[in-house]
Amino acid sequence: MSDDEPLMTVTTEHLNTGLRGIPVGTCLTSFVTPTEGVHYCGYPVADLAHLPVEDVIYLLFEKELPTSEQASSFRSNLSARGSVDASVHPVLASLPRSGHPMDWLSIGIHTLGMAETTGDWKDDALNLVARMPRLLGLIFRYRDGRVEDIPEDDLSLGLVDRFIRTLEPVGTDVEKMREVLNAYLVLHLDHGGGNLSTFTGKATASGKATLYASMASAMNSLSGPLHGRANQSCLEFVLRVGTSEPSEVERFIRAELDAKRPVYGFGHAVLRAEDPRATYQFALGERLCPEDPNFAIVRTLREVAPRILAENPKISNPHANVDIASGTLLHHVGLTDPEYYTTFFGWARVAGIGAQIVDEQTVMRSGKGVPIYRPKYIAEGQTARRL
Ligand code: CMX
Repeated sequence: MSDDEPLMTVTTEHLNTGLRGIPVGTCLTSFVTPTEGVHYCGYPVADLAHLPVEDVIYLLFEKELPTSEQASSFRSNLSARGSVDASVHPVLASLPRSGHPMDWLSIGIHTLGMAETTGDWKDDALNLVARMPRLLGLIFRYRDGRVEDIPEDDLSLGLVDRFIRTLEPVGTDVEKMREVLNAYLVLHLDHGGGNLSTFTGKATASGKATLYASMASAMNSLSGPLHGRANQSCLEFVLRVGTSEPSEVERFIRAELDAKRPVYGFGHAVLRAEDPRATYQFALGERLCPEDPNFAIVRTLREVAPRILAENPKISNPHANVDIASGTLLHHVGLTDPEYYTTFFGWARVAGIGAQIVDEQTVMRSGKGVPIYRPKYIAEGQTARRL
């Protein structure tokens, strides 16, 4: 890209389209291609999904995968940052249990920021990454009313194990839960620079709000049904399908389309093939829970839905997206309430958004950082007048 190369011509057709396709900056952590999906610092995500999530978080912040020494020192670094301030407990205890977990997450992040903000973008981003598993575990405990004898955090554990320790799941295969959560987190860490929550977080940070306030803004964006909350809707959809018999699934899909409802778990704004994050989770499901009735439904959906969606030429991508199987896997390992699913997405995204905020505020423009966001809006329907 040369300095004076025009990237595109903006016309009136581009106005009021949510900045779609309009270049606004560069991203150092990830990019998305129509066939291979998201890549983190150049690596296709499917190549990374088996790695411990800490190693992939290191990649997003440092732009290289860690050596084994760097990996172990990064784990110690996160452990040293992980302690969650006691003030979080009375705040969570005071929240309405009927409130959505994403609202709890946003308030939890704000509370952590009020307890301690260093003002150093990278320190604050890594501190929050290290505190997320405990915060999320506590949100589950307080929302579920399981507040007696919450175990102390064990900072010597990895991120996923610290969440599981706080959650204390009952009747669950913890090995499977660990594998599903680790893969889920790696697959959701980052997704280019312009998705709504990342953009919102960076925009808020550009006004020099704190990392915590910026991340709370990002989580509020993520909570929308057209954005992160689609994964909640997707499992609810699978549960509504209720059968894995192909002809009945076909009938169900056609009825949904006739009723002008989306077929969840299919389609994508950028991808034009099955999302490799879906492909990875299908393979994980075949290994971990091939007999699970919900997994049988998503297996049939994968076979049947693309053919039906492809009948509509308007649909650019009839293939499965990341949300098709993630809820089923979480459900299988005992995380059965879909209301929580967007909080797992948020937990993961804190790392990618945090790394991108650090890049925008401390690396871009030779370290000067990106100035406060100020896109141009053109006045419409207003004639100049005086009182
Ligand atoms: N079910 C029903 N209709 C669909 C569809 C689907 N799965 N996918 C696309 N369409 C429709 C769109 O709503 C749009 O209709 P209108 O022209 O009437 O508005 C038309 O087909 C063209 O859409 P598109 O250009 O193919 O895709 P968009 O970028 O507009 O939308 C997405 C992408 C994801 C919102 C859409 O495919 C969708 O609603 N899918 C179902 C919900 C879902 O699974 N969301 C999770 C997305 C996960 C992710 O982003 O990674």
